[in-house]
Amino acid sequence: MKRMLSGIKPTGQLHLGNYIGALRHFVDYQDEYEMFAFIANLHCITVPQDPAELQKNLKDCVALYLACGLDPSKATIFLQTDVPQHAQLGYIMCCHTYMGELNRMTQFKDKQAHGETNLSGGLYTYPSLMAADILLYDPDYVPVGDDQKQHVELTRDLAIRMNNRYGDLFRVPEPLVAKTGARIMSLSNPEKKMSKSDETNKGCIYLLDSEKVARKKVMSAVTDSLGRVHFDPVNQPGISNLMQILSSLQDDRSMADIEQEFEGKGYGDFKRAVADAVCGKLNEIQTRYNEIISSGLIETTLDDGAAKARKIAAVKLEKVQRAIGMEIIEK
Ligand code: ATP
Ligand code: LTN
Repeated sequence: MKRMLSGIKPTGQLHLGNYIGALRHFVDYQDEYEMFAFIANLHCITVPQDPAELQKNLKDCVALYLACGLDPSKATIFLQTDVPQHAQLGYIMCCHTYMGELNRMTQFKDKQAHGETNLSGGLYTYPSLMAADILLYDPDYVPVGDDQKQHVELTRDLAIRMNNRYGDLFRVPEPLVAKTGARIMSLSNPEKKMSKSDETNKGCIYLLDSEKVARKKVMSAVTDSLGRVHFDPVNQPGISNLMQILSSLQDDRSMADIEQEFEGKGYGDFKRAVADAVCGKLNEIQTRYNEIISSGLIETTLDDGAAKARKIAAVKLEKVQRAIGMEIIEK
């Protein structure tokens, strides 16, 4: 069975973009692949966090993973810091990453370009830690959204570099970007991706939003004056984004099929259909979430997941440290 690994960084509440771009695929993949899904809490603190809020987001994230259908008997689900080898290999990877490579990473460049000040060293070296997260487990594939592809490319470069230098240490993984839904856009500004860093809060639907709030966000989504439900991301980005959301929530239904259903109908009817689909999905997820959050399932899932992940990670870290010449005592 091929192995797959992905991480999610809950610096805020999970949103529909995370679900469509990442989580729903994990659920599909867990039957076909040996799946590792972890909560990247080390990555969360690359930007300032309120401790109580961070803890709540981490717990909610696990609960939502499970509520969306990830099954701990199939997938290994764990918290990054429960496996200390991530930070350890992260440091080693950092020592093998050139500053020029880090300077090219768009996520950091974007934040800098926005004039954000006091950016942390952790944020700058984050791609090296991400490489360690991946390479510890020798996955074949790393499913990510569009925005993370560059980080997986760097991971491949680092793996090849270290394999050339020290012998065969790592499997070189491939990014897996889903063809549809890899980039769900903000409802209030369809030129920007749906993101928890959305200042207005109107463009992002959170998985724990109430039905009323979610419906309102869809109904007030930015559209255009063309008045036809047509998939054309360049000229009709708002409508195309809503079509993308609807398609993803309805088994990747084709755009042609959606266009046909709404032929001659107004945007009001179309938005209502999107809102119904979104609220139906949120309702399903939230019902499961409420059961999970008060059960002991989160704790047992994380304990079991970390035990399994640690075993694999410990063997890999030992192999790397030995190959580099860092160890003295034979273990
Ligand atoms: P931010 O919202 O602060 O920009 P993020 O949501 O991209 O951060 P994560 O929560 O770590 O960061 O994302 C988890 C996964 O969800 C990643 O694979 C990411 O590519 C995917 N993802 C995030 N936003 C979207 C989106 N708008 N559309 C599709 N996939 C997304
Ligand atoms: N950088 C990713 C989260 C992440 C990740 C990983 C994804 C951290 N480590 C390893 C895949 C594999 C993000 O911001 N979404």
